[in-house]
Amino acid sequence: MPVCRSRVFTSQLSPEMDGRVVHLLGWVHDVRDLGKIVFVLLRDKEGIVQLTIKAGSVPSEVLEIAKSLSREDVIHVEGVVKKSQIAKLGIEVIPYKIEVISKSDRVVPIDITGKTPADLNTRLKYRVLDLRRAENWAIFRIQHAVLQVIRSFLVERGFIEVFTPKIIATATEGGANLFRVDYFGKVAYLAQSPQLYKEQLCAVFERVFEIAPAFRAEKHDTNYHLNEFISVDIEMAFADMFDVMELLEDLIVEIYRSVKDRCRRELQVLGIDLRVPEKPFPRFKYSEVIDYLVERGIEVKWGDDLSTYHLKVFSERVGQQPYFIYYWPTALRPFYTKPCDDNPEESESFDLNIEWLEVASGGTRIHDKDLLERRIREQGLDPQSFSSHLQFFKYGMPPHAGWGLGLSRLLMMMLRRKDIREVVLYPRDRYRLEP
Ligand code: AMO
Repeated sequence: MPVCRSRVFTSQLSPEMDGRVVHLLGWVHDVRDLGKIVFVLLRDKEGIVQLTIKAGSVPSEVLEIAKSLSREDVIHVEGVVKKSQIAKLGIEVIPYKIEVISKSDRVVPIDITGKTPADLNTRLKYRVLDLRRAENWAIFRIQHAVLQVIRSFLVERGFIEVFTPKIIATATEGGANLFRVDYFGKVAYLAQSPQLYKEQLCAVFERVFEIAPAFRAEKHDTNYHLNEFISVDIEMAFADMFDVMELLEDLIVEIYRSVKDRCRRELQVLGIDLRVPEKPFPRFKYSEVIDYLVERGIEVKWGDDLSTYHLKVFSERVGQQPYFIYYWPTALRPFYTKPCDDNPEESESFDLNIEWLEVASGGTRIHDKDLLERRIREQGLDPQSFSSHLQFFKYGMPPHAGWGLGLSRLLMMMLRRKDIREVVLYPRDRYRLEP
């Protein structure tokens, strides 16, 4: 068995290592058998290197093993690094030993080299194999970089990371769209968001964030809805909508800037020339958007929700720059949203959109217990079922604001993928519970 400690990753290989003996571990990406010479591409988590096996210059059993290899076999290679003008990395490896650690079936349902593309359904069916493709290597490394940026950005600004329960007793985002769970004979639900807990924690830690799954039992069938998604949530005490909009704007710019800087290879694989958005992001009042749409001859009135069609029309005006739509009608927002003091029909709430898609939403919250109870009732909900949350509003609830950002929606727009499923390892939609 190969010793992991002595292995070298493909990313560590360089022409300066010419003549050095190395141990490599990985998968057979492709084999080209030309008779007297066999080229094997070995893939590990960092990239691909070419192994050149030439009759006469390697032991005959190495040539034999090389000829027997098929795609996705797991191999251990001992060989010598050689500078090369032709090979991609400027080097190739001449093996003197190849050991097959795990044999793959000859027929692999997905072409990992990408020469024969498969449709998205097939790719998701064989997701682990699909994830071995270069495009996915790039997407999920970028996701990792984005998460790192989010964490360090928020920590630098005094936020602490928290985890709130995902099995809960009451709805957070309204009564519909809840997955029921049998909790030892009682009815429980999967959390639609960490909303109520993050608000409570604001009265303790002042600035909290959570990166965790959220569950929505929505029977959607779109390219941007999933039934389980990762939500990046923040909540901030002594802040209002405008404070957290600015924070979100800064974070988005930082994410784009870091990805552009740190993920050059990944962006190249995806063929993306990432443009870092400029601050400040355009801000449009909800009522301005309605006026614009009416001017364009679209049948819509104040109080209507904005559909994807509406946002597609409106975003033509904005282009690729992320933009805010704010001061939404109170009736369109969840009960915890603060109505404007001077006009309670409007609320201190916002969405952040990239082109036609909402990637985040948030606002100032109600911190007054009576008003919160009234808003719960006005939304047709029962304050009694929120009693365990409402009680804490008696003991010093600071004014607060926050937002929730859909990680995969952001990635989808940033990486210009057509479907949110492409940027989720194991998407859960209406029809997909496996793998
Ligand atoms: P909201 O319901 O708007 O707000 O959700 C916040 C963000 O989460 C993403 N999102 C989704 N992504 C994929 N599939 C879905 N079905 C889905 N639903 C939502 C979107 C959206 O902008 N508690 C509030 C946030 C807050 O005010 O702090 C909330 O959950 O990108």
